[in-house]
Amino acid sequence: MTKVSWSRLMFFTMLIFVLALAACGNGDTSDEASTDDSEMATEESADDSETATEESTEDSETATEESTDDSETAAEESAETEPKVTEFEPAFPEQTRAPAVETEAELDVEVVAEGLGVSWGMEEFDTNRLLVTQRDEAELLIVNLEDGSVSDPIEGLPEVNTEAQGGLLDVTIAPDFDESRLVFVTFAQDVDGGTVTAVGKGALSEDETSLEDFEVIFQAEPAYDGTLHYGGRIIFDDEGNLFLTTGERSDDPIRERAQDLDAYLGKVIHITPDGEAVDTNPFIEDEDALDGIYSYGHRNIQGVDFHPETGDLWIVEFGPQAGDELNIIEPGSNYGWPTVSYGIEYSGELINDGVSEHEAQGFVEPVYYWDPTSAPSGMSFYDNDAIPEWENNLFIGGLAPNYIVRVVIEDDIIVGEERLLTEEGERFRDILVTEDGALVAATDGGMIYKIAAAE
Ligand SMILES: [Ca+2]
Repeated sequence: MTKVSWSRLMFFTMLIFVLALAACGNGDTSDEASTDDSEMATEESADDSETATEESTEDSETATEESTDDSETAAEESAETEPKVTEFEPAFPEQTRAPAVETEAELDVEVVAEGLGVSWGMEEFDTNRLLVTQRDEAELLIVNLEDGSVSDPIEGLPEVNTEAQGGLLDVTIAPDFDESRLVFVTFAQDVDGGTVTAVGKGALSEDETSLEDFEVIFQAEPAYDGTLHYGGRIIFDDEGNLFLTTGERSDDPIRERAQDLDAYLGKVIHITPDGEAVDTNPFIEDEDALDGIYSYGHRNIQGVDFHPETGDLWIVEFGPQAGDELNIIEPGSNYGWPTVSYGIEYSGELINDGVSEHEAQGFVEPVYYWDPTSAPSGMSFYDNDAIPEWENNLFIGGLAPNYIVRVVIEDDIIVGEERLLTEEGERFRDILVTEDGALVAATDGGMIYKIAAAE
């Protein structure tokens, strides 16, 4: 036992000596310790630094996201994500590629009717019942939004030229429809020398099966032997007069007539319900100008409506390749086509050497334009409070690409753009807002959509 104890004592003594020596000496242990410490420190600092790295990574991701968002706001976050097809710069920043916005309200999207033709124009003539034109069949139908029923074609319509972009186009009702039963339509009409955009009216019979005493009240002369760019939208103003839009008949050189005040091509036209020039029109005193002209220099106006707050007349017109324009119409003004445009020829050639400084040359700048194209068709302001965030927004049918464009407007500046129903694959031809606040959209695929706030 003693011997063992001695041995142990010697062992521990030696151990202490060795340890003491080590402690004072080469520092292996301290290195180990410090290594441990430093490892700990490193781990801690690693943790810290990982945390820090994670944080900074997160920060930098956040920063990256933010900066991406920022850069999107600057360049990418427009509703338009496709590259421009022209070299033009806008006259002011909000003139094109507005920031993307998104409707917050939940929406119910319903196909009310299908199997129709190209429903070029629509008008709600009775609560939730629409008069709907069929362009190619030159028919006028009644569509009931509540049960989806579609009437037989209404009789009493005129002969219509239905080639290409011709056909039965727009429809509206007289402000005194309840008494007069008057329905107004626009259409491509065969006349000597070609075709014209024509306006006619007839009284809807009590049984709603025919337009009685139909008569043509206006023809947008001169006639031209072509099948394109009829324009053809009509809308009544507060005074009970009609605005009619026309196209410039597309071909070169007839399209130059958009600039001429002795031709009704490429114009906004202001007429009474009998087809006479309104006596306050801007060129009424100009002997060389046609009295019905209200504005000129347009290409092919496909949408028209009054801004619910300002009362201004807004129109949308097809550009050539890109350069589709949203314009606020001022009487007597020249909107530039085909002298200036933010679009280019389909061949890729510049129009008039690519001049785009509209104002400098006395042309009105578009309030907004699309590059690439949105192929804008019928449009309607949302003048209802059923979807409050949509109040006074403008909705425009898109034909190619296929969607409904929503634009948000503040003080006549486009501050946001949204594209709706992009997944449907439909060409949206005309848009209206019903009395109870639903957005109704007709497509070239024969469908009628109703878009309302979810219940
Ligand atoms: Ca223009």
